[in-house]
Amino acid sequence: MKITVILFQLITLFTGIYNVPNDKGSLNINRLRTEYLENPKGIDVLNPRFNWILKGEGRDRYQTAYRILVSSSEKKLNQNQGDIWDSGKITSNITNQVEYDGISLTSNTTYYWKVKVWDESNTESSWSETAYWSMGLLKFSNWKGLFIGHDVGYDKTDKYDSLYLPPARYLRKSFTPKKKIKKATAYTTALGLYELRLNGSKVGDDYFAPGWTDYNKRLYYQTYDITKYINEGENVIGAIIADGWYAGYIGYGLFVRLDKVREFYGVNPSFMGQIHLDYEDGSIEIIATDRSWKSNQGAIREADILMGEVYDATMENTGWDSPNYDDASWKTPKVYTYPNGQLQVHPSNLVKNTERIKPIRITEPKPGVYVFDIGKNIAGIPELKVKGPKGTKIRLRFGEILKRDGNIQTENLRLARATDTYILKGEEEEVWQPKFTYHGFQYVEVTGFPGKPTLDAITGLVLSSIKTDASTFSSSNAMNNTLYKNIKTTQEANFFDIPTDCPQRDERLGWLGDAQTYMRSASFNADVASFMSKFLIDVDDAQRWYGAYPNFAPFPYSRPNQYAPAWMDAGIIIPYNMYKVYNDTRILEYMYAGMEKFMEFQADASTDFIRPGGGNNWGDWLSVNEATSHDFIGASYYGYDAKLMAEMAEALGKTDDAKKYKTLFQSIKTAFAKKYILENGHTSEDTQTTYALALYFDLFPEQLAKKGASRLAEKIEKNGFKFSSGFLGTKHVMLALSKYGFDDIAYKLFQQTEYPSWGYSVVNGSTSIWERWNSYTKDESSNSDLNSSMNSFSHYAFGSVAEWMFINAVGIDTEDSGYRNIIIKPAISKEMNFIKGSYNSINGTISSAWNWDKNHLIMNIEIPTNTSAKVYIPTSQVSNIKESNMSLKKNPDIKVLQSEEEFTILKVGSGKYAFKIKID
Ligand code: RAM
Repeated sequence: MKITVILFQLITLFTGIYNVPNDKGSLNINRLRTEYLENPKGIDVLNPRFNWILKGEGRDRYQTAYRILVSSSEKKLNQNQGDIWDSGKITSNITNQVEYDGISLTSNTTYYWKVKVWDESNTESSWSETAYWSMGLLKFSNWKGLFIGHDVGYDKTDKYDSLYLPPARYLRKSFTPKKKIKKATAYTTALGLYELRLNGSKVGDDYFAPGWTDYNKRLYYQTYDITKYINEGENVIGAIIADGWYAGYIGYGLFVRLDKVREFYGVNPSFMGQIHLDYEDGSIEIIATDRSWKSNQGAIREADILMGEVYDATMENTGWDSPNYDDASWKTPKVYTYPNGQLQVHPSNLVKNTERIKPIRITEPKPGVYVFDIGKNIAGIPELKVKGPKGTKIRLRFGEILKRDGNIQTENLRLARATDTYILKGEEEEVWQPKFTYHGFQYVEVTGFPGKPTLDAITGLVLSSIKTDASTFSSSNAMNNTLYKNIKTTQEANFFDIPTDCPQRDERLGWLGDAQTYMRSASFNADVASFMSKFLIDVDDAQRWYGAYPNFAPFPYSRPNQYAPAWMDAGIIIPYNMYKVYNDTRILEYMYAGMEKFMEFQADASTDFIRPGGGNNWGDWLSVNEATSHDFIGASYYGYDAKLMAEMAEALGKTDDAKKYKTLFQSIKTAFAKKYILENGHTSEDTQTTYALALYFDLFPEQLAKKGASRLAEKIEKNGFKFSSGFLGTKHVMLALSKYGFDDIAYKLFQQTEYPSWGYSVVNGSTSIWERWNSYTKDESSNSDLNSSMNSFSHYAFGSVAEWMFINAVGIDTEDSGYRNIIIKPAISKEMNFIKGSYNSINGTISSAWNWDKNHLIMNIEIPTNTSAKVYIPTSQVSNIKESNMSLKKNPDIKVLQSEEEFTILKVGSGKYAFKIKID
């Protein structure tokens, strides 16, 4: 291997010298990622996938080859010694999903990598920056720790009438490193939630570790580089643990009086982990959780995700997580059994604090009751800053909206108590945040504050697993720009380890209908590749034994028949979108057996290729004035699944399966048309949603599709350009209208401000997306009818219009998978003056902007390096199109693919293009 590497390096050195330099300069390499993550500390994938993004000056730039080096040290990598893997020069244009193919990777080891590429003229780039990743503990035998906790006694008599909220548990261990330390790493997890502490500080910036999974199947552990926290002499490692999803209240269990309302996975939280001290002399010492640790209770008296946290600062064990602390009164921890679930690395990022928000005003609706408005509806926690006498008790409650009298509305939280309490120790200024609860809120109600609080008494901390920084959008309609902001706010609030339906009430479950309908939208707003990979593992774990995917995942309840058309189909639709958006076939492989089982379940439930409704039948959830039958929804989604299965089987090289599913799709399509499509092109149920689903899923007979689309357009017009659809129909109405050329109508719906519409929430002052079209109005009289037991103001499902906003309004789509062959096809309409947007795809940033300039249409686009695009220009006259003021004939960078009635289709390589089109 070594000799070939040296030979190879000599050859590349020479070819490098003799290459004709490219006058555009070589390509730049950016954003190196391993398994979708930037420099992940601890992964357990044995053949990780690498991604990078290229940037090159000028047009039509692409990669023709790459070379990856992986080294065991940064020094070796700097000397270009790929002692772990040297891919050699590989002739290929791929820049993502590139699989590691070197020697076996080992536990607790950091690997360094870089890549260089050759461009279209064989010009070699310089090496990229160095990236790294480390491997977690790959074998069971690597684990030395016991699951330890603290016995607080079990005190629960009734299930429903009083809450059982035990205190958090504190664990500590003092240790003294024996030699000089080179590196120290912590591998930790908990059944429950935990915060890791070292010498008085929190380790890392994670919240809600270790995340939510079906703990009977898998438990994720975290890897922290703790080298910088370790001192000479005595050190103290500590952990605070609480019930979390493992033992606390989950979802609506209490509300609907399930047999079990808490402790779905276990009764007592416990912590497990170990620290690896890598000494400079090469030896390793491991400090693992065992009976030599000490345990106790402390200041956190109650800690529950839904119910809130109580912190009594007078009970603090000051200095408990630091050296020189006397722990003689602490107990020996209780040892719990190992869980059945597999220990694995969390495949994504944990929840982090993504923003700190200062309140914009304080009101006092009742004497001594202060309401802080933080200006937008978020998911997160408060930070309280206060100075006052010892024992003062401050109560914090949370609300998304205010009632007429200025008090917060809490009725819509149902049985989520969502109340935090802080009891002052009475010293200097005290600053506190809860650790094991979170709330959905815009308003914080503070009672018991000593004196009159000022704005800095409360800070809102946004908590989320994602950053919504993958796109930009602006249009000539300010309302739509606010809508876009609201969609992002609500996605951030609900992408909380799993995609929850809402962050405030006693629900917060990973509802699959919401997730599937929003998946593509989610991908436009944020990089959700690793987040959704993690969620799909939850979905797969939650699949019912008979093949249906359940209503939500993880699925902690033991209730039978919890599935529904369009909810269970998430098991097909989300993986498909992972493939489409991120070119991810590995997740398809992972899900494939389950997806096939689900298809069999559907076949079994069908008669003559018609899958009826079944299970919970949520229908076109929260539609208004028009109901679509459960059977129609069942049958149409079955067809859609078959279509997507055929494409996914093809992507995996399973040609026979692809054929099988194509045939199945055709059979469903025929049966479906026979049952639901009339000869005049109407659907038998004639609701907006029936047209939208059948057209978008390609279930209309070809010769009738246009008629069906016209009928949909006509129905919308007759309805005053307003929706009658719910979670399922709405985005498909938009997509189907644009698919069949009714962009004007789609824009009218998009800009509508009367109920039911998106604009209605914006003009009523919303900062988020609501669960219902009419969750709230400024006109309070109509609010009294609202069902406050199910009225969330932070529900991302209706935000699924983002898919249309990017694919149609902005006009960015991918022809096959992963935005290598891009489609730029903006929905141009006189209903809008301009639309401008960008999207950071897995291949780089794509942007598209259009505006009217009298009788000209201006289109500015940018296509990333190493991709090409088909650009749809809305004219049949090639001579009407100019690019950079040049006619297309003279333009060597642009190929006219075809010119037809509505569009001229151009093919372009990477780079920026400025079109001016004369429109008669
Ligand atoms: C509600 C959830 C969710 C929806 C289901 C059917 O309670 O909030 O959004 O998918 O019911």
